[in-house]
Amino acid sequence: FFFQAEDGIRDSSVTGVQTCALPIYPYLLANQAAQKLTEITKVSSHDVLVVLGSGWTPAADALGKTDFEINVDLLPGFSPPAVAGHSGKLRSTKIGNKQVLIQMGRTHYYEGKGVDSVVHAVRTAISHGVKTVILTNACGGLHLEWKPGTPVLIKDHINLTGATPLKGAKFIDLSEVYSKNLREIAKTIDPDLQEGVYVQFHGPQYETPAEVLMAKKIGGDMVGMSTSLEAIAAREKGAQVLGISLVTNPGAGLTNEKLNHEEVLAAGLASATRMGELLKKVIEKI
Ligand code: 8IG
Repeated sequence: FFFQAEDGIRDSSVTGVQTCALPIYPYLLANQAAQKLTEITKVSSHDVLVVLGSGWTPAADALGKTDFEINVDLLPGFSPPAVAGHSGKLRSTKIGNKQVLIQMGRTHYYEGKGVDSVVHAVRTAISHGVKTVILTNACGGLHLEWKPGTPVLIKDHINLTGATPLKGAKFIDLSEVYSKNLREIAKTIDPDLQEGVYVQFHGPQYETPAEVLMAKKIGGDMVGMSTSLEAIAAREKGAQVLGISLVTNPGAGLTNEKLNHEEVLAAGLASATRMGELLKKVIEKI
């Protein structure tokens, strides 16, 4: 029964199940959240999930007219995000023939709520029908040519958190986490878009200069504190993933500047509208 519930996403028999064997429970909770989303909003499914980075309301606004917006705490399994500028809302917008769910504010692994909390929105969205997951983030750049405000397509990641959303011996293929096809579509819209490897650290502290140099040496182009775990959870359920990082600061030690969280947020906000416009055009072409 429980395995069926995990696989048969919208099995109504799972409603009301509060506890079960731990490895399956987070998937059931995501199914319940998806059902509740339908109940509250009367929108029965979504096609695309867009996860927006820190405080990017202008990017959501640029995606189009809001069909509904709810606080995530109305749905089972969601907790309000801890960081200022992460609003914890789900918005729905129609773009072309796609119903797009926009996650405004995410749970980060460094909050200590566990990896299932980090990927709960991704699992919920996929349970609600989503086949394409667009993950955005603000990040530190490892190339000084990438000035604050430069968007970079994620072509691969290095997950240094030591964590995984997978349970048990689940050997999923990660040879193309970030869809080559979706990256090509993005480049037809903006041919100047660069690609890079995203290195996820645990955080919340920013890197030391030595850690930044390590990230470069092992093949990284960006450093951040999100996205990889969400991407793995999306791939586990077969969704295709597009990742876009917005470089908002050079990695620590690459310049003489110190990193300041408020300044980093402000740099993200300044470019958010442009990111939203790019995302809208990408979704129109999916
Ligand atoms: I914005 O320099 C942002 N997020 N790990 N390092 C890490 N995360 C970040 C950084 C950064 N900038």
